[in-house]
Amino acid sequence: MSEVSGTPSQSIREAALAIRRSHRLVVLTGAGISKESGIPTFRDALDGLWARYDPQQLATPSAFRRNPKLVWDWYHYRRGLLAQSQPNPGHYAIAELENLLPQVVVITQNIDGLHHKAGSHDVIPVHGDIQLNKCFADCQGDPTFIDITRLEWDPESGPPRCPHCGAYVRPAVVWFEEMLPHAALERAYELSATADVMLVVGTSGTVQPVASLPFLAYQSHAIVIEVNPEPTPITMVARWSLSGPSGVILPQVIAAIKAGLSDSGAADA
Ligand code: BJW
Repeated sequence: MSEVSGTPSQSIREAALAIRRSHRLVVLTGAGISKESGIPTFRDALDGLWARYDPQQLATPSAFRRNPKLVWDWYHYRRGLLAQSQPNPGHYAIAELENLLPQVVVITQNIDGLHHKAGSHDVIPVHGDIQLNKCFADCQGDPTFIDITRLEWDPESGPPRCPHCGAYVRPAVVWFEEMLPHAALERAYELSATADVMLVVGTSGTVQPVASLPFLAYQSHAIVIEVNPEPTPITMVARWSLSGPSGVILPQVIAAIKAGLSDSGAADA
């Protein structure tokens, strides 16, 4: 049942109460949280020039080896989209949780930086950051970041070259078949195993290892709350599945938390 309506539904109020009581909240986000900022989700069909490509076929090291210019141009196009985007009410609602709860950590699969831009402080971007670039050979150690603003190259000929070793430069994101950054992933596991509530927003729950985190949290006795217009594999472990766009649902959750706080304040007085 959709939760999108004028007044918060019973399940939004119940989920808000669980969040309000949380001491260790983990928010796990995917591409859906940024959809209302105008950024297509990963599994949305591409449009325009990119309509004939499958993102799953582009976001791999083998695709980059095969056609570095194609993959580089795709990320250039996405950087352009992002330059015109702002955080939406869903991002701001998550940032506001920090003012209401003792501990909030955001684990995000998104590479767009919009949680930071909305004001969240503790964000773990487990799939990297589209604004950064690195050497494809990681010649100076993993990762070898490269500042491309200092390089001169002809974009018509493909990506720039690493000034240390001459390998291609690539976006510092995690592609299929690549390992996630070790420290970030370890922290994500640790937080998921010790959370008391995990709020899962806008992910299809299909890409490992991150897709396993809600199940780890659930097995470790956390309450799992999902916000997504569609059911996902995570729905089966969610105590509440709040169906609708996160930019609509999450502000309602925040309002319900605040209403609960003022009710309990009045009761305490
Ligand atoms: C809304 C909304 C609104 C819409 N509001 N919601 C076990 C079994 C089988 C395979 C594997 C396995 N373990 C590992 C693998 C391989 C692979 C994998 O998981 N494959 C699956 C496809 C099966 N995993 C990996 O390769 C990972 N590495 C790894 O495991 O290393 C070990 C290893 C080494 C060597 C060989 C094998 C393993 C790496 C994964 C890296 C993923 N990278 C990407 C690209 C990042 C850069 C880029 O963006 O270009 O990350 S792929 C892509 O998927 C991206 C996303 O972060 C990620 C997750 O997608 P997400 O965020 O869930 O988005 P969508 O589009 O799927 O869903 C959007 C959701 O939003 C939907 O549910 C909508 O309903 C919802 N929504 N509007 C709220 N308004």
